[in-house]
Amino acid sequence: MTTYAVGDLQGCLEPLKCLLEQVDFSPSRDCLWLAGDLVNRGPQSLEALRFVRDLDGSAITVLGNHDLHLLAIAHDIERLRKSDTLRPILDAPDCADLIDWLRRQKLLHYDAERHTAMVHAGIPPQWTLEKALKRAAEVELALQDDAMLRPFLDGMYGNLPAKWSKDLHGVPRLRLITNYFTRMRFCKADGTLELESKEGLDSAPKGFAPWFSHPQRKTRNVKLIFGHWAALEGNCDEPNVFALDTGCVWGNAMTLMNLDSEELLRCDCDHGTAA
Ligand SMILES: [Mn+2]
Repeated sequence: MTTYAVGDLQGCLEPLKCLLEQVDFSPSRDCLWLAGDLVNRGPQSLEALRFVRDLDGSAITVLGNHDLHLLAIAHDIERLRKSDTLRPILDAPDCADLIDWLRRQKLLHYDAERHTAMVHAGIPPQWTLEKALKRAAEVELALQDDAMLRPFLDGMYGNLPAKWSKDLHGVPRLRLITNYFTRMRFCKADGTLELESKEGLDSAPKGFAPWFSHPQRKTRNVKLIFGHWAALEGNCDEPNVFALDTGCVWGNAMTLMNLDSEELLRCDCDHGTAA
């Protein structure tokens, strides 16, 4: 049994199949971790979502900002935007099943045996793994609770509050937790977020740094897998932290990592061939 991890699919299914073929992936034997943003922007969001859902117990997915956006649209809370490519999911006969599956996925996954965690964007520097798991569970509960789902999705959008306080409660608290796990790139050591900058490491706003590079970060002893930040192009100098979104949907490549050997494989996104 081998466990692999892959970055954002964003509706790019062929490059994923190309990677799984290269490693002779078997759902009955192996396990695939997906760092979220299964859908949107790319050409095959519906097929990608079905493919991962059908992997069933062989796949572990964490939710990304685009997955949450799909949940909000499917629940008539948000409208499709021009750049969204989610229409085929909404029109599919199995839409309700797919959406119901999606809302049951986690924001943060932790494998105690490997002492390895996976999250879409990151874990803020001021949180221990224990704290992070508790905060993630608050949002997971809101997503899975019929009474809490709509108020949460309705209040999920927005960049504020920017800084964590244990006194935050209700929807603003859930919004900030969600922004940390699904949208964060740059923050201050105390976890103050800056959500506007989306370029690479050298685009850090004054006083901010990539979430993973703060020297006092409390999850430094945990191996971390994340996606979301395509501009890093897989380059993250931090020991034990692995950036797996290599911008497939932008015409670059999809990256698959063997979690134990840390070996990386890439498939080119334009042609679905080994690169
Ligand atoms: Mn993302």
